[in-house]
Amino acid sequence: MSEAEISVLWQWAGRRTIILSWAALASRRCRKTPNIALEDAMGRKVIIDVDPGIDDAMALCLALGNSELEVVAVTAVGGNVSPGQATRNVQAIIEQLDPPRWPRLGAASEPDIRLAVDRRSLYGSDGLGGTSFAVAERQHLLPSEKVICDQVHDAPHMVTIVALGPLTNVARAFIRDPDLPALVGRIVIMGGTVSGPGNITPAAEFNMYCDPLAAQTVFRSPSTKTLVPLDVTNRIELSYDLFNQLPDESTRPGHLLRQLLPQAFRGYRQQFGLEGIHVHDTVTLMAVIHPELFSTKPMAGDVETQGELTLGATVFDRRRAPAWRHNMEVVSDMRKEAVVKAIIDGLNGS
Ligand SMILES: [Ca+2]
Repeated sequence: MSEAEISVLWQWAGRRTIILSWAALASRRCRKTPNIALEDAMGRKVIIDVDPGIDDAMALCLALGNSELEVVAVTAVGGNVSPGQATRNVQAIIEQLDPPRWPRLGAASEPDIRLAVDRRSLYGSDGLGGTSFAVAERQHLLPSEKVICDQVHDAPHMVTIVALGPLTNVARAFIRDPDLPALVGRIVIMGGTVSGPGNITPAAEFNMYCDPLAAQTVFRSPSTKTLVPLDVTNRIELSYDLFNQLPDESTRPGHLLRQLLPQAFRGYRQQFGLEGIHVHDTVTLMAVIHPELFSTKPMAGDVETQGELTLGATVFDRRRAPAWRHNMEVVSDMRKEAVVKAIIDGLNGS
């Protein structure tokens, strides 16, 4: 059987099984996971799951330029843009950055339920500021969920998945292979809110809202998880002064970011009236690279999948006598100025 045939079979089987087995998986009770500090993500192999998005692109610049991370795969997922566009954008970013060691790439597939979300006003018509980079044609890009499965099985307990988009791919990988959650070293997720409002609806954060069933599947899975919620990532707003601190135009990340970031500043000004940009994905990646700058606490979290007004909202059991068991570490604070400095230093390769 050719790789292309395997790819088609995988997609077909994945769509069938996600419908059949989600209900069974979702009915499992939350399992308590050990309170392992975020520090254990250091020095690990990482898979970056992205829906680029200019923020995702900046996170990839940092990840691929960091000598302490081995980026074994970059997997595309639909979110900020369609699955097809996300796949194309991942290829474009990797080709533009041309790292010394190329990661495996994964192709995004269609979600089971497509919600009416559109972030093109923020990041441009193609999600990358309308840059329309040419990309090399790749005939046999495997589906993201298969790439995730393969990489985790190749290095059990050693891989950190950094999920910077909707959790579609991770949920599909977990449903396809029920042993996988326990084989992943850690999943670091950008998403949800603990106390603050959402950013796509009054109640929901964008990544959770795009695929709430997938988010719930991952939240309820017996995996080791760290959530970096909007409450924390919203505290950093990069000003236009960022352009004076980027790496030189002659460097690959400097050249790429100078083409992308003007659209992000335009989008944030037009949509939110802000003179700066939030970089939720970049902050989340910094929690992997520099865990010493972040504080976490164990919490019991789940995702709303039914609510008329609350679809995709993250819910935490914070009662005086909670009934839910802790199932994740949630980032509760960070040393804001130090994180901003680490972002700038990281982009400049120091
Ligand atoms: Ca993202």
